[in-house]
Amino acid sequence: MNYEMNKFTACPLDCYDSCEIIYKDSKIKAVKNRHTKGFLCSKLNKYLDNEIITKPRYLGKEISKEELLLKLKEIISTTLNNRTLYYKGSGNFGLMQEITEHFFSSYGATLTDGNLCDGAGEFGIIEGRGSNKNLSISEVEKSDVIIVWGRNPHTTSTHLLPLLKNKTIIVIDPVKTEIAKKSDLHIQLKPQGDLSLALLLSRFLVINDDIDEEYLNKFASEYKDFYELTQTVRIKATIDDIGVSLGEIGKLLELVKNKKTSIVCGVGIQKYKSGAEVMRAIDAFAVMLCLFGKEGSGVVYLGDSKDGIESPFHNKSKRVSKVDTLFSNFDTVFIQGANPLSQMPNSLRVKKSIEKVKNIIYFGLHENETSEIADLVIPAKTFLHKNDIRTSYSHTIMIDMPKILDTDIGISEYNLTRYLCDEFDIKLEKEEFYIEHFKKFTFTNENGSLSVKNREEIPYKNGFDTDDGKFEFLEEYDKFISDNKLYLITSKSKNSLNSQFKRDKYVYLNSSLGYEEDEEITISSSVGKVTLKVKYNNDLRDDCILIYSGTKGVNNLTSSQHSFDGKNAIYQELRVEIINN
Ligand SMILES: Nc1nc2c(c(=O)[nH]1)N[C@H]1C(S)=C(S)[C@@H](COP(=O)(O)OP(=O)(O)OC[C@H]3O[C@@H](n4cnc5c(=O)[nH]c(N)nc54)[C@H](O)[C@@H]3O)O[C@H]1N2
Ligand SMILES: Nc1nc2c(c(=O)[nH]1)N[C@H]1C(S)=C(S)[C@@H](COP(=O)(O)OP(=O)(O)OC[C@H]3O[C@@H](n4cnc5c(=O)[nH]c(N)nc54)[C@H](O)[C@@H]3O)O[C@H]1N2
Ligand code: SF4
Ligand SMILES: [Mo]
Repeated sequence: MNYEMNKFTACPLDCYDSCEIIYKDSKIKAVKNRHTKGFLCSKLNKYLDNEIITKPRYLGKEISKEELLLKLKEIISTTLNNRTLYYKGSGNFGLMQEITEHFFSSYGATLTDGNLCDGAGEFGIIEGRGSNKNLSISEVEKSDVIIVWGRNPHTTSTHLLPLLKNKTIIVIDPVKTEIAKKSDLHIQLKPQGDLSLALLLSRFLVINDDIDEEYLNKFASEYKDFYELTQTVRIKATIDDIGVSLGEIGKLLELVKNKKTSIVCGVGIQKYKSGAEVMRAIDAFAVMLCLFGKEGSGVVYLGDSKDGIESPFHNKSKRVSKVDTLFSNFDTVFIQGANPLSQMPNSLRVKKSIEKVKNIIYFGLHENETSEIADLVIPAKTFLHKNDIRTSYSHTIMIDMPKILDTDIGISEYNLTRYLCDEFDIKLEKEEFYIEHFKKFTFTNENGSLSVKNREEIPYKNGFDTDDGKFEFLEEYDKFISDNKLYLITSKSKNSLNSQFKRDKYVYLNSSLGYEEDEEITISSSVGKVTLKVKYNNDLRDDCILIYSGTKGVNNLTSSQHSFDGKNAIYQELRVEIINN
């Protein structure tokens, strides 16, 4: 009989909410009395129904676990370490997932840097504030007004929704999202119009004399220079260009006046070359509103989930960017918890480059574009079948993720690393050592949970973390340029976690564009094409099309260039056209 206990653990997925869960009666449930309020999202509710890879494979043929390990050792030992690349994605957010990096780094392989996700925004935040400290969601709960700026909480942070009840909600998003439909004000601006909008909002604050000079002199003394910068934005031409009205700007400023306000940003604002500047301009508006360092006010972004925690793993290595990786420079590429053939930008470039690699190793849970082309496929274990521990970017809790079930399927990151370190004579501590190491950065809070030390609930109370403690404003920006092509919006879908689980397969567009539902159309950008079936979505502007992250072929359309700052992917920079089939 399968012996099962009621065990507490955490959802492993790369998601704002980092839910605490319980495994009971063969089911995954939410822990009550926590921020989950007893519910999980559809991805976790259906998690156990997903098909996973059960058998290792080499060149398409099933092999035993012993054969797998020997093959892996053979591949690594016959590749020069400087021709070996370790590429890790965000399939699992457990801190122990990085143990594999310890081996590859100690061995002398190349690792990655750069970011497919939030790096541009993070860079912008650090430029302005000197650090990236997130406002905790318990503070958001105390706000009167919440501005949801480029985030889609009904899809990507469902546990934020209960906190939004009975508050004034303002949404800034080119899509009429579910939260936009429920909001007090929705500014449905053109994609990429955020930087201009943030500068205009700051400018009108000064024009209306709605600023607190005492606060600004203390925390942001360069605000007059910043005001001058905002004056370079031509009002009439800009509002027409970005699809916003003066009435909307006025209403927003009226709604936030003298109110505790949180600005909850998502990654939607920064999938552009100028992504860092956009975030910095939004932060600047928050400074002009005096939102930092006060209860129930501030800016929420992804935050740094590892803030305050030192890594116990070796990770000083040569690195190449994961945005435009030249896979062909390597003979062996070890891919863990990632599906680069779908999720990296410019899929055709990725495919061409990776096809030249002699040994492609995929270490993951699910079959996908990357497992399909891999020479060696290593099945991973799910979070229920291995020991781990995780932190979050939206709350300060560290959650233990002990092994709950036994299985012969797959291998844990620790055990794989144990094997490799033993074979290649690299020092590795016991698994418990590392888990205990992470716990050293916590204290037990009043609820009995572990909280990461030194993470303030209200950051920047005593000023910013810049050299002089003052906010550093943006000093220049790139002007918004509009053209007649369509904007590609590529955000997250409800039932997938990027390319995991139930992936979407349509292109969504406004019915006024004149295409039929279920008609196949080809969309092209300067780097590639994809053919998809049409679904109507009149919540979109008529100058935008939407293809969700995880949809096969979406990244045929996206550029592998980096953001100007922050080494981030820029999934929405290139405009697209529909070409008739
Ligand atoms: N269900 C589900 N949840 C997820 C994920 C998933 O794949 N599925 N992925 C997880 C991951 S990895 C991440 S990083 C987070 C991201 O979660 P979010 O931050 O919510 O990111 P997105 O869904 O990419 O985009 C959010 C919103 O930005 C809007 N947007 C697009 N372009 C612009 C623009 O130019 N300006 C403005 N103002 N808004 C714009 C989109 O219309 C969308 O409503 O979600 C996590 N949670
Ligand atoms: N067009 C477009 N592209 C995007 C985005 C977008 O919005 N639009 N979003 C970008 C963003 S924000 C992100 S974060 C990236 C995400 O891109 P990836 O990091 O590639 O994430 P996933 O697509 O979720 O693939 C995760 C992989 O991890 C594996 N996995 C899951 N759990 C485990 C485990 O415990 N161990 C191991 N070894 N493997 C595991 C799964 O089987 C799967 O293969 O995509 C980016 N790409
Ligand atoms: S909301 Fe996020 S953290 Fe919570 S169960 Fe769903 S995917 Fe996991
Ligand atoms: Mo992400």
